[in-house]
Amino acid sequence: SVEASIPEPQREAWRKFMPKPFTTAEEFEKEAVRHIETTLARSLYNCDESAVYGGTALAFRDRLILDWNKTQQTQTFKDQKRVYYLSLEFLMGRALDNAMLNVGQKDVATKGLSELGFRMEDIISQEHDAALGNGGLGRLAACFLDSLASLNYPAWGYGLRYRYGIFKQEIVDGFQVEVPDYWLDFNPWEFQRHDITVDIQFYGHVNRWQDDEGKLQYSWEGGEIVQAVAFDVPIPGYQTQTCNNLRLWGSKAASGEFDFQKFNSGEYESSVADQQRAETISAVLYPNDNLERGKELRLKQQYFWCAASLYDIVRRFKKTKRAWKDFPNAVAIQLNDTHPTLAIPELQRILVDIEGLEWDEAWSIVQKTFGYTNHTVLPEALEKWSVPLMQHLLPRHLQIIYDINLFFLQKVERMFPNDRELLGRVSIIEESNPKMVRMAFLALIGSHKVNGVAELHSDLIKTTIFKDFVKIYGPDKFTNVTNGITPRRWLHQANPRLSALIASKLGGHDFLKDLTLLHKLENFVDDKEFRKEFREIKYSNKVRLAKYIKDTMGITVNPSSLFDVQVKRIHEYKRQQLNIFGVIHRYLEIKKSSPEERKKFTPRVSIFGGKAAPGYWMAKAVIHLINRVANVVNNDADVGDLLKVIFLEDYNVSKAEIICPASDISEHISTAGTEASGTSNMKFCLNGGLIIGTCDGANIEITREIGEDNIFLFGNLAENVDDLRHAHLYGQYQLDPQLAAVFDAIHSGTFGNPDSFEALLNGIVEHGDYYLVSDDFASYIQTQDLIDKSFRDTEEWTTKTILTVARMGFFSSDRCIDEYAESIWNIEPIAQEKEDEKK
Ligand code: F58
Repeated sequence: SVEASIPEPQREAWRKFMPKPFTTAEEFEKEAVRHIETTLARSLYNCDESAVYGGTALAFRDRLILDWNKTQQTQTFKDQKRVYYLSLEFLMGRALDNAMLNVGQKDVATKGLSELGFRMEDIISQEHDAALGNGGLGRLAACFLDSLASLNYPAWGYGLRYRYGIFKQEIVDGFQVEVPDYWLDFNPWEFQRHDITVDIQFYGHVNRWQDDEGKLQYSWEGGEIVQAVAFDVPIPGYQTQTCNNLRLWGSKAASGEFDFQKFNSGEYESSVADQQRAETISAVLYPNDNLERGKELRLKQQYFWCAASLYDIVRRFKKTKRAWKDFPNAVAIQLNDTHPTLAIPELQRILVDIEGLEWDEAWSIVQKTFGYTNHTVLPEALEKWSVPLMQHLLPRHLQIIYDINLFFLQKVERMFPNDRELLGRVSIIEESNPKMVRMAFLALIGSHKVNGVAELHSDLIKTTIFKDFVKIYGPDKFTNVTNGITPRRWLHQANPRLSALIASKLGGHDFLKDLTLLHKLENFVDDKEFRKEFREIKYSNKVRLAKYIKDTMGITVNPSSLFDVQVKRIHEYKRQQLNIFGVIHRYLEIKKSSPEERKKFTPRVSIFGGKAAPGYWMAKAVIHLINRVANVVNNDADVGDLLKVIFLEDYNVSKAEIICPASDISEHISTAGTEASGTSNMKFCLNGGLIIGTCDGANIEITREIGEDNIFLFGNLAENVDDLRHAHLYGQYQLDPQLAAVFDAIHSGTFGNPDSFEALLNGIVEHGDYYLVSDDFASYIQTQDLIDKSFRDTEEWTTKTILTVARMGFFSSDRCIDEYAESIWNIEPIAQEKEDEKK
């Protein structure tokens, strides 16, 4: 039974002393003060905002844990199929505000804090972001966890507990400088499970022998052992008692005789070194976004985490005593990109080498268990690992991969006899020097479904990187699940006033659970009062951002200006260079206009934010250029309020929560066909900002939902990109004349030493303009002019923004999760307890 561990006669005492959650400001204060005084050992005389944050977080954590314990018991008891979401990144941001929203009682705590002399906002902002991710992929995982819990699906996330998250970005003299992000000083949201550890093996060799029945047996032996330790993070759902678990693995030296021997023989220092080497595995998040670099430590991270997670999943399954063939009815595993692909050969190894299943039986279980989500078609981002490296680190897995490949290629040969080129193209092993393991092919072959993250992207994977596989498996193996975002964080938390206004019109906050209800806002599009309030909220969010800019950078921006925002990782394909060239163009236009003409410009603030991968020189040059332009423009008296350029340092989740509600226009301007989906586009629209964008990723579906009149699309289409690239290299090529003028200004030294930007400009002028900046420049500029006009017509603009919000219902991550649950995982929510047992 659920309460099996305590004998019945004693349960009464247990129940009697079950902690009672606080419900009043006074009870909250009592809890918070108790935690500050005892748990944190701070006192009345030594209590600052960070201590109060600690006390508040712990008071809410206590409440979460009760739900968490209960959810885990219920899920175990009901033994329904669970989904395990394997992601090397979970970009969670802050937890306290989210916990308060989900547990309820934020108002109670706000009152309590003010009685203690503190403001809730200040306390919330004490929390360090949990930044265990690079960008969209990691944030998507976080939104999915929120939706899984809110929809009562039995689900666990599995990831790595990095000691250092994505680096902190500082801008020094206009250049990006990376600073380590040590975030674990005080983290009340995780629980180390000292009793849950798994020994993980690396290197070593494979033994092969024949058993009594003449069957070949394999075992993997020797090598290095590192211990994985579980750290659990509660994931509460909104308005439900469900509190799921995110299990992050930390690495530690295995406490075996290895260390002990060394210690005894006096090699104390080297035993400490071993310890440190083990701890390095989970030390740091790799900061590359959409670029793979084949580092051994990264492969170690991947195997470490996959092996620990699978061991845990298999152990849980074995406790139920069900037959192996039932495994896929109990377990669904979703691979967030190819980073967890080693889970496929690892499960096959467990089933065949350890559990003694026949290869085919095991393989059928594996394929039914896994689903694979692809997030990119960029060739430089597709993971490949060198065969010699894998041979060294994971010798048995490499054998298994070779066998998987052999059986797969035999099947292809039977289907398409004598097509040797086809075999070469679809082989998991690339015949290069050195040979490489193509992880995306392994993930695809080992899964029953493969999905892209927006319609265009899901179509593209079928016609480009996975084209041959559509012939082999048929189209049904491939599907689309368009990305989404959680409205709890990205509307209610980030924009409480807008959420309240919507609630006042829709009769409550139900739209936070069913975002499609937003469509009812269309009824109010002509309501004068509503329009006014809607505008005021946007304005106040802009004031808040302007204040943030003033406080952090000392620059004054006018909140009545058009706020044009591009915040995301800095990458050539995302084309921040196109944006800044556009800004320079505008600057030149202002400079050459007469005082009379200047009055016609729409005042703008161009806001940029985002990190460049530390070794990505071109991206760093873009950051440098933006800062140089900002320097010149912001200090030019001719320009004044007509144009300001801001580069916000260290863009992260909690800053996104301030920025997204404050935009008038945001830029999603990737070269068509390169951005798999994008998710910040959704965040901006949901907060009543409009978009300038290319026909790429989810922009296309956003357009379909909100209507062409409410979005500013420009640029070439994905279907023309190849031809344009070809024309650049082999045909007649003319740089766009307006862009040429921008380049002239840069060359003339207007923005500092032009040598710094030589490579950036040459990429466009000399080296084929791979991202088609020149091809799209004229249409970009024109569309920006259109935006200026439209923005000046306040009524027209208001209508567009309201309709946009009203039509964003589709982009909730709740919808995504229901789609995954139904079409990929085949899981059902766990029925909730009776109403009266709920808070
Ligand atoms: C992003 N990928 C896509 N990768 O670029 C974006 O279009 C999409 O909306 C999002 O995934 C969610 O589907 C992305 O963020 C990474 O950051 C990887 C991190 C690990 C190394 C390779 C890139």
